[in-house]
Amino acid sequence: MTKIEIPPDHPRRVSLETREAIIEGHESHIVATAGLLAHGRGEAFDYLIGERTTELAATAARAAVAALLSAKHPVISVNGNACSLVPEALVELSEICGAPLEINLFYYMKEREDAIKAALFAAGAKEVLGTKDRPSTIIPELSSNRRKVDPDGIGSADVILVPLEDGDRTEALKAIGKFVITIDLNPMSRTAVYSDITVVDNIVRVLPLMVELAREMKDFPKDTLHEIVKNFDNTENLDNSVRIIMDHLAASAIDISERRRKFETGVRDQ
Ligand code: PTJ
Repeated sequence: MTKIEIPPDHPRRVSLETREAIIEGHESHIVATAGLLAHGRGEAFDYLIGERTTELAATAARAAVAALLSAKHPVISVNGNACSLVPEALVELSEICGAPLEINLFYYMKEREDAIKAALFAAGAKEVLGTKDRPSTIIPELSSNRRKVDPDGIGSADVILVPLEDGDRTEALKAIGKFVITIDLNPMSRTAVYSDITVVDNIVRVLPLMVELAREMKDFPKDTLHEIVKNFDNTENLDNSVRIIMDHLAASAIDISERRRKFETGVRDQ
């Protein structure tokens, strides 16, 4: 399939480029077909939060990084969507936080595992856990493909970053006592609600920010990191994230006549 040329001045350039990355990821077997739909759902929520990193998301990202840096054995779980969108940032965050990358797929296919592994190595990874050639252990609370985890990764982790995750798995990880961090644009999803820290932002924007934060915070004393995590309140974070969506919707409704007026005078918007 030919890649489309997106004009640099296109008002929705970033969103279209991100779509292209997901489509390419699908063509190279990194992204599951259902991953295209999951991306569409994410786009809709991104629109509702205003396609920006809110202050709330930045605070949650900081708490997430503090949790990864202060963990005994942190792990970053990688699925097809995350790998296609931010492979380099995943590798960088993994290195700075000493958190191995583990491939863990809902729609498992050997060719997908191989494609994701190759993409992570191409992005600079030195080691990737969770592959077929490695030992595996079972999360008994889970029946999907994701029940198989790497004993050196998720199996023995205390803190796990599971971006763009499905609710059953988050529930199972919580049931076996893991501290779960997620990145999810939908603050009402089961994963968002069950997690200990939910970063309500697009992984494309926030994972590079988390890399920056990790660089800044990596030498913080453990006590300071623990304090940042302890002071983070996910219920408040999620309530306020939903409120941001409601406020944004209310403001958009008021803004419609102004946008129509601008359109009629030839001004383009997003
Ligand atoms: O690669 P696999 O086989 O492991 O499958 C990956 C998907 C994403 C298909 C699988 O985990 C899945 O079905 O996930 P869900 O249940 O659709 O949940 C994905 C969540 O991520 C939804 O709440 C979306 O709103 C959200 N999301 C989608 N794109 C983004 C996102 N959140 C942050 N950034 C995004 N770019």
